[in-house]
Amino acid sequence: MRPVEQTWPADLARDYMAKGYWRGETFPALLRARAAAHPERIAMKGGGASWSYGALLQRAERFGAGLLALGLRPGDRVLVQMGNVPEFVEAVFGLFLAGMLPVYALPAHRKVELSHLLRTSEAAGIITERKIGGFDHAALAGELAEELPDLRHVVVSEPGRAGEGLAHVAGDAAALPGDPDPQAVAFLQISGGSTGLSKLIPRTHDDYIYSLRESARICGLHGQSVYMAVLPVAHNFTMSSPGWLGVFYAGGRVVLCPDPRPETSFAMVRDEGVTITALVPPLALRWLEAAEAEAPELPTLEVLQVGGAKFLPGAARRVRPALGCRLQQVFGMAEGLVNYTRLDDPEEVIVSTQGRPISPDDEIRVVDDEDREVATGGSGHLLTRGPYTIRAYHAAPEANAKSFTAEGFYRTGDIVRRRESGHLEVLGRASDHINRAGEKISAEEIEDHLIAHPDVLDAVVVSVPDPRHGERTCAFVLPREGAAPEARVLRGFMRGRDIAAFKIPDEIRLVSDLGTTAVGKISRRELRAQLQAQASETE
Ligand code: J2J
Repeated sequence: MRPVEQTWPADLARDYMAKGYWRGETFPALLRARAAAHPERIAMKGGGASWSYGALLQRAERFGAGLLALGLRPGDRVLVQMGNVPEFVEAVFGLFLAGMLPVYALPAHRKVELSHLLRTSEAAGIITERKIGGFDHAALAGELAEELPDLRHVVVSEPGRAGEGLAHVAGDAAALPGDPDPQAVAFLQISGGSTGLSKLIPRTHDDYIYSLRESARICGLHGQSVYMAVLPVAHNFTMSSPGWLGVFYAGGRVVLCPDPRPETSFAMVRDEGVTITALVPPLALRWLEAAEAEAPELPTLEVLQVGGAKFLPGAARRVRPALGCRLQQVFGMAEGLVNYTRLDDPEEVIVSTQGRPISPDDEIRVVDDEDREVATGGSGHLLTRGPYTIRAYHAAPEANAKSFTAEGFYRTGDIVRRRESGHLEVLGRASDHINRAGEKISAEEIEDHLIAHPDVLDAVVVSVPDPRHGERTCAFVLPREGAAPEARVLRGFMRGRDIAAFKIPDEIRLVSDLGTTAVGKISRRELRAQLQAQASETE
């Protein structure tokens, strides 16, 4: 079995320790410390269960010991595929306590993705729910176990048991190993790439806990904070920015939202006194629409985080008036680097940038196609390295050669502009610009203009080959319910916004659906690629 490693050059590792970024904290020690400090405080509610920190520790210990009793060993990798249920958190901490490494999958993953993740991680086990959204995950896990010789254990959580779904796996906590090495890999996260198969991202206790600690501080979390997990709990955003782990770091409370519809979420915010939650832009748009229609009372909600894809300024501006809370933009990646707008940043910075890095030692380079640094304020490819950004994917030499520079910078694939203040604006992915007769048009900019129209819910702009201009713009427009804005009207509206005429879309098509990826976020890159193919076909 290949070891899972993640190493920074020794001098940098020493530096990160000396600066107090890496403090030798580990996940088992973190949960034990919180349970010791406030055993009775509620750590988590969801799926009919309500667990104190003391109860969570006890459950995780019992489950982790149960895995050892089944024959799994410290160092084993175990894939976890569950919905937003409390058993997920029990399973993850159980694995940490047993010295095993969770490999995170999303509920939407099916055979192709799962077998890829299991093979690449050489996983010895899989923990899944019998059914998620009607799909039989237990049957699929059984099938995979027959095909993959390394996969020896399938653990199935029985749904609808108010947090008791994993109670059948139990052992004596005395069998658990001692604390792991803080610089060892704690788990394998998956790359967010919405195209192709995910790569495995090895994150260490020290590096991840550093990002959690700072995220919790930047987001103003404390013992009374209540975080609602709406997006999948296994996604890096929901897990760590500051996510449920950051909330545990701060000793606050996590509530799990069973479904992301605004009605359900608004009710939960009210009932549970939620102070902070995180959404992807398409969901944030739905919330805005619902909030603007029904003006819900959400007095406890202090911060709405939006990230994972570009949140356009036109939508960002609507957050405070509609929901009565502050907006925080989050631009992060499972590979490491996370940027936040700070809660006290000026409104203009909050609505029009995607924040600035967590750490003073996050090195940011913005470069042209030849890797030459561009001047501040210019746009280019974002490269980064730092105390919580990986130096390599697990078992992926080809991807590593492409994704990292010789100096260890991660090539994010994002095109950004850096302001004097250090704030970054995400302009798109490397291929999201439309080059129309030499004029570069940012698809996002045009989308932003379109969604400013009252009849438009969302829009995606792509380039289509054009005999005259080389490329022309085609806008796919998702209207708000009951609306059907005419292309002529939208063009007139855009003209009225005082923008260069070449930015007015050459073609506008109304659609009833824009499609979503596994995490429920529209990956605008993927979407553009799909729509682009469609647009070119119907030439
Ligand atoms: C534009 N693009 C963004 C943003 C991510 C916090 C928040 C998000 C993720 C995440 C995460 C964006 N505006 N605000 O892990 O801890 C796009 C970029 C980036 C890629 C990473 C976190 N926020 N993106 O989304 O690994 O293209 O992480 O490189 O899934 O999402 O995707 P992922």
